[in-house]
Amino acid sequence: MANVVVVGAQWGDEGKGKIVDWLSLEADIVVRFQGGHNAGHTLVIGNQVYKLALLPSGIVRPGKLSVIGNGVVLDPHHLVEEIAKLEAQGVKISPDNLKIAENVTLILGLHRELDAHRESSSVEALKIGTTRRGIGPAYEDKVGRRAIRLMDLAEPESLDQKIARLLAHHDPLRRGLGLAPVGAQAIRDELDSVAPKVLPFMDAAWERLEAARRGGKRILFEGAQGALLDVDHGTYPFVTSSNTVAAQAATGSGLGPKAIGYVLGIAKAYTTRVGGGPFPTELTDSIGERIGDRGHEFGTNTGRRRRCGWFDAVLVRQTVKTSGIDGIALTKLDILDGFEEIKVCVGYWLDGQKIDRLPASQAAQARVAPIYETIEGWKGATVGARSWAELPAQAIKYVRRIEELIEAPVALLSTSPERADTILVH
Ligand code: 2SA
Ligand code: MG
Repeated sequence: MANVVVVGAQWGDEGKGKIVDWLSLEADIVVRFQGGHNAGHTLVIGNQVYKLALLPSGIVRPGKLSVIGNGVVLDPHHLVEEIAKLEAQGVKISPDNLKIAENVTLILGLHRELDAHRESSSVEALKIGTTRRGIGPAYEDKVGRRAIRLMDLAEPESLDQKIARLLAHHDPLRRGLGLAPVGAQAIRDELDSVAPKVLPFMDAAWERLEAARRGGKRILFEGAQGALLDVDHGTYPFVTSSNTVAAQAATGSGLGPKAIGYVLGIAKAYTTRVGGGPFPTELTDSIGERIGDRGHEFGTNTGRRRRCGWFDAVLVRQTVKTSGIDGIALTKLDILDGFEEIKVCVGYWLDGQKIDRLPASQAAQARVAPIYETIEGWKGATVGARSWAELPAQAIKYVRRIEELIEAPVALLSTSPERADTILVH
């Protein structure tokens, strides 16, 4: 097995957790390379259900090394909580099986507060529908060169200076928003209290990963969110604040691009999105409701109901290109069981013109209207199918048509949350 990057090919929640878990059996190391605890991966192993938001999925499997790469934004309080929760479920977590890049950016209380404040603002334009975890504000500070990074906790003598630099930005910002000042001492206390709990995991992760790679260890890069939430290539400004495309696996872990062997995109057989922003194939009628109910489309993290719609081949084709996807794992095909007919978006109308990609402009994205191809549904069930031969002919036709439209093969087909209910297509 080559080093595989798993990325969401839509707007997140494509069912990456199951696929990552499946692939992690073959991997030695599992790496998170972007995002933070705005991810939500549910792993079902035997009769245990593990909910992970920040830790790499490899953490629940003995003998695997889990790495939180430099591209992640790390809330140290959340880390401590997530570790405690998993330990209560019997998972063993120590510096032997968890390493955190020393140059990872920290999410602090003031980031969470700022995120929540913007989301509850009366100014509509400020609202993105974020997870309110402080992800965006933490990345802003990273790029603004004033973030506190994990290694800073190991240098207490210069920490106050770094806090002063951070507050030189945040104090006037907070004053303008009517938020009370945080106070340097409060941040110092916050960091001093959490430092002994997180510093034992600190590591020169890039170096360890490069040595492991040279030594023939297999690395699985675990993406969070989806390529359409990428800060460059997604539906800006309705995106998350990190690069979610596959190339970030290299930057966000400190490896060169050649460390990536295979890019697996995960796509649902239909489309969902949480939060605001354009969604050309969204169904606000009873069909959308039916998909949402059958698919249990509620956020694992925030419990929000997800918006649902038909499969948008234009978007996934675009994602195949921006992430260099080699193959797709198509999930939740069974949710479409029993539909009379199924639609697939094959292009858009924009101001009377046919186009075959999502325009970059926010205004144009809001104006595109989907062009549908209608495919006859299937009567039988695909749920739990474990081989191609168990699928109704029409379901196979649907999958084949998707492959043509997105210009990438469907390499895996997932027909239920159970790990065994996965069909290797090629
Ligand atoms: P934020 O909190 O700044 O990242 O929010 C910005 C936008 O990004 C959306 N967002 C998400 N959308 C879907 N799934 C997300 N996480 C998955 C989960 C994890 C996954 O299951 O919760 O599949 O990897 C996620 N995280 C952020 C958010 O709704 C805003 O639109
Ligand atoms: Mg999810």
